[in-house]
Amino acid sequence: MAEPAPVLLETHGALAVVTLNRPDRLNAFNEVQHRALKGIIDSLDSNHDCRAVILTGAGRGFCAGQDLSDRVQPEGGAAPDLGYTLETFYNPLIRTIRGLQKPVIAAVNGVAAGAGANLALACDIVLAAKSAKFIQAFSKIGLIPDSGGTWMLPRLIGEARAKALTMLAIPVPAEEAERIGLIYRAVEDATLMDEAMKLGARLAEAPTLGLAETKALIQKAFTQGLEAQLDDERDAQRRLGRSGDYAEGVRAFMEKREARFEGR
Ligand code: T3D
Repeated sequence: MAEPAPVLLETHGALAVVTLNRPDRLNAFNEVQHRALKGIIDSLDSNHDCRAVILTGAGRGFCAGQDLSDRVQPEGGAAPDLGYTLETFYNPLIRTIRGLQKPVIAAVNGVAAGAGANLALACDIVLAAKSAKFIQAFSKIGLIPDSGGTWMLPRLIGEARAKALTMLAIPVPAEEAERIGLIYRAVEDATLMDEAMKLGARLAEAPTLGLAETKALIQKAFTQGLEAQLDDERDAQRRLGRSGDYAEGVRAFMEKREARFEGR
């Protein structure tokens, strides 16, 4: 019998739902799943009809990071080159999600551990089921928080919490994650996908170019000063002022009707 696809893609109009699909391993990454996910995200990136993306997991987990069954070393055997796997798989994935010119929602349906937690945090809006938890599991196996973890965590929750949660690999339940600003919102388990779909549908009808510029500017804010940020805001607003969606938004406001944005 054929192996099930390691990543599933469904489209609902302009909204794409991408599901990690190795539930027996809590959707931990092996190379096949990495290649499938990257292929799908790249195709959504270049697909103008796709205007928002939801990333979620099949079964009871979101993603448990690297599949450790691929990392067992025989006594005295050669060590794997983890720099290679970061360079080849994890880093391009995080860069692509951060660079995607459309919003990405993580719908964290269950445990998100290791690179799986940081994959969720790299998304633009993180919703999590109340039963989900986030674990920076790396220190338990002697590694650092990769997939952008050491960059994102101090920015999201501050240095003190970032160091404690990573060094101690403390599981953070979804409601606590919301309280400390690690994620946007924790919702009832039964409503997670409904909430994510509602949010996704709303974003898929929003002015996509404006959202893409907003995403890029907010991400940049951590790396430059106010002067440079003001210049970048000016340039982005100049570009957006020439967009069809801006013209439509102003017309719709003046005509007291809902705008019909086309993502152009
Ligand atoms: O290697 C490189 O390329 C470098 C990059 C590294 C990036 C990383 O992500 S390193 C961190 C890797 N991930 C972890 O260390 C997390 C390991 N998993 C766990 O700590 C726990 O499974 C969880 C806290 C995530 C969930 O615990 P629990 O009790 O809810 O479930 P469980 O029973 O531990 O797991 C269920 C099954 O999934 C189980 O299989 P079984 O016994 O039913 O056949 C378990 O072995 C499997 N599983 C869970 N996580 C992984 C995994 N199998 C392989 N790799 C995993 N990461």
